Amino acid sequence: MNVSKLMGWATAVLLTGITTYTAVPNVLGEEAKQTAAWNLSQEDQDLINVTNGDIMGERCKDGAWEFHLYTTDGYQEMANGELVYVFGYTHAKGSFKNVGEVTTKEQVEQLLEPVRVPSDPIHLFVGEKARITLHNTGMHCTNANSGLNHVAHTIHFHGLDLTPAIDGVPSLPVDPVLEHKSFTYELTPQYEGSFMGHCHVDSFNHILAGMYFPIIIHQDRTKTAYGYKYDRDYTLFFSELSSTANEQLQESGVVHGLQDWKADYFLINGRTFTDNLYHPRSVINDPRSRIVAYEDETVLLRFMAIGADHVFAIHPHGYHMEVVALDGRKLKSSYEKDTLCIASGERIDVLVKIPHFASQRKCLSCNLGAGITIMHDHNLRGMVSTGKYPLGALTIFDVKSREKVAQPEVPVKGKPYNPLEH
Ligand SMILES: [Cu+2]
Repeated sequence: MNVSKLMGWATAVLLTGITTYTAVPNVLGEEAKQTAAWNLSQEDQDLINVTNGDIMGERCKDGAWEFHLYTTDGYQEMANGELVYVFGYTHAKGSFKNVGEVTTKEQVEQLLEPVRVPSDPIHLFVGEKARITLHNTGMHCTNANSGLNHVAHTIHFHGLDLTPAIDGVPSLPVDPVLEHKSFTYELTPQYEGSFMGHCHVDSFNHILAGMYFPIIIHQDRTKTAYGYKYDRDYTLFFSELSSTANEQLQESGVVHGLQDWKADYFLINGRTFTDNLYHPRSVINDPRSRIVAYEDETVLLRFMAIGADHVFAIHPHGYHMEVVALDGRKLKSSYEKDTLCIASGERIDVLVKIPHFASQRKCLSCNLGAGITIMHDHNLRGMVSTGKYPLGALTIFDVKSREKVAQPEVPVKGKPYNPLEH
């Protein structure tokens, strides 16, 4: 069974009932029907269920999961319309398959997904071997004389406590992956939890330019984490980005006055909130970042952060969070917080129990409508991007009731999803 091929359909199933601006009328309903007709094996259904339909690696005959990551550069569109130069990891279109060595801009565009920051999560399983091959395609959007051309990259598996030989710190003792070369990292996860991968070459510049992604390690094919059951889970990657520094890397390969490096974007999963609630690039219109849940459910939130010096203070309105794990290890006893600081490199896993009637509750401070409450960075620097508030790290809880009259599954054609009418 080609699992990765099914993931697009699975995503449609998961999104059914979650109407967003980007939903295309009738498509989700039709895809859901087709998926039901496909009659997936129980094993595939369980896998899709626990990985939220994210693209998966290929399962090899020896049982190992195989991923092929490609480094390249490109532009990330922000909610304010700016195209920010970034470089990072990507993969083949629609899969993590091997498409051979990619060396030209034409091949990058033809064979690979556009680079995104952070790049797509990698899902692994405890005790199941993974082979992750990194291919360095080179830079394709830089100036001809930029010092960024021809640079090497690695993957550091942050928090996996691996032996240095396969942990992506350059030349300890393995050389980094040079332009047009590849290297395969082989590992077998021992602990479940939330981790991240990032480059470890010229770390300040490469990481902050966009070279990072979540690594989620599951204990098994059930919706449990650290022994706790949950109904839904979201991975929220908080990060900061400097379009000025990235431009300087693109042009010359050197950031001038690095001691004064300053973010002009504060992001959740690569996006800022914007006062235009319908903007398709806003955090709240990203199915991975808008926290949709039903009353009485338990939601697992996997927070992770990367940046130069900003500490995000995550604060949801209307809910306390039960902190169950720090940095990929279960706490001996959990504790509750409504404002949770997370610094670069940290991962914090929390459970949010959605109370009954939460779909009727209105947040008086944001007043976005019944069932909708915001969660934002309370270090308010992180709520200002390109000098404007509230363009920053903010998302929403969007809580529904199973008892309410069913809402239409798709928006009326031509009319964007409007949380105010929720
Ligand atoms: Cu790198």
